[in-house]
Amino acid sequence: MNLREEKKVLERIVIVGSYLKNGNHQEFEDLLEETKLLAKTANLDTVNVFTQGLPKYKSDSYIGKGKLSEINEYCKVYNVNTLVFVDNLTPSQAKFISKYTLTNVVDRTELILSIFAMHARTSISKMQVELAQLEYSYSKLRNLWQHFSRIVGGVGTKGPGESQLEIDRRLVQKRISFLKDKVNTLKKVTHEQRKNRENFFKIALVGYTNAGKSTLFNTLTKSDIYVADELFATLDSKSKILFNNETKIILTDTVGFIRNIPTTLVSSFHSTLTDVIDADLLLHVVDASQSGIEARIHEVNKVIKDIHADDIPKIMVFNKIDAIEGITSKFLLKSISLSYNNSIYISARNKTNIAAITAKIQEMLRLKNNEKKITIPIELKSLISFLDKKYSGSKKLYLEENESYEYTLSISESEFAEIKKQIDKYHELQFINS
Ligand SMILES: Nc1nc2c(ncn2[C@@H]2O[C@H](COP(=O)(O)OP(=O)(O)OP(=O)(O)O)[C@@H](O)[C@H]2O)c(=O)[nH]1
Ligand SMILES: [Mg+2]
Repeated sequence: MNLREEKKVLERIVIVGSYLKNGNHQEFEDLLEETKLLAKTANLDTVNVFTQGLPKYKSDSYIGKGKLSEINEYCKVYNVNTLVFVDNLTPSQAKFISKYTLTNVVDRTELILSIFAMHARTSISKMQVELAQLEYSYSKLRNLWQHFSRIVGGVGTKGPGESQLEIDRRLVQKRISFLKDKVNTLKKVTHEQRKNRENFFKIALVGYTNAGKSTLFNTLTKSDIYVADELFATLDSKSKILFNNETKIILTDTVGFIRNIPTTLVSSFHSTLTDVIDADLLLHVVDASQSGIEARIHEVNKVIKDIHADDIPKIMVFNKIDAIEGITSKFLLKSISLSYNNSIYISARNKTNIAAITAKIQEMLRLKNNEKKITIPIELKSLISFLDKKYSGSKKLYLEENESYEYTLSISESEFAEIKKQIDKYHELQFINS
């Protein structure tokens, strides 16, 4: 039986969120909805939601103390022991709330990490999650340790509490470095495996969690990998080879992104994200049926930039068009997609317009095959500004040793010949003048 079919509701929780009164309320609503889905994915039963608009964030208690008392009363009556927060909390906020309400306090990162822990299947992803969890709690504990050693130890003294804290700290550090070593060794193995893919055209499916990446992967490869209306259904990349006449294409499904993704997770999952970094083409899958499309695109682009994959050509795939309701939403989507060069509307589940993706991939392949590298001395300023304008978004590298730019361009033969002529002429003049 699939492990995920055995799910039981484990714990009753209350979700808590505060927002700025003069902030973007729709964004907060989206965050709240997302937290509910995260909680559902983590097998938690949300029995109530408490929110409060504030003139400014509360650094000590996160939410007003009156509201905390109200939550406290509710939890006592309805026998709820855990509060889940829509945001991350500082160590002192978490400590304060936990003491004030006598409940377990779970913040956004901890909730996400618990889902990652539930969904981890392979040994590398299990270790990556444990590493991220330890690093996150370590960063929180470090503040408490500092606090304790100030009150227990004082200057020049060594209290009994301090030595226990020291032992705990050393144990955690030891486990962290053990896991880091292990993960690095496994990374090397996967790196070796990846080397065999060098002759493939590598396509990676990227996007916000629940966008429909795995559904599209299944549709494109006629596979049957796990798809679910839950967050972070996929943690381990999954690849499959496709054939396109002579070119071998390798398609990879990857872990989904989320706003305010815990930084420890990004670094722990770096080896999984290598599939994205190594790709020749990204299919950025977007759930077009939900509000907050642009915010989610923005979050995904942020991670892509963080891992230095932002110069990889990209196709924007607006998915779930079957579920878009109302003409206004359709117009909104149209206006969003207009700002992207390559965008396609599909329904991965209903297999609508899949041919458009295959056609676009063929087009990108042709472009890649026509790609040419051109090295242009920095003195040829007008040629450089012409190329920057015409081929904005193409790869451009500064070569320090010969003071020139190297462009990788998908360019016609005639234009390539024309540019080469200008460069040759420049070098000829240099030679005559030397
Ligand atoms: N209505 C509709 N639902 C879809 C479509 N494509 C996917 N879904 C649903 O969206 C949910 C998420 O799909 P997945 O393919 O698991 O999404 P994912 O991007 O791989 O998600 P993670 O692995 O969690 O990051 C599932 O319930 C799918 O059935 C679509 O075209 N239309
Ligand atoms: Mg998936």
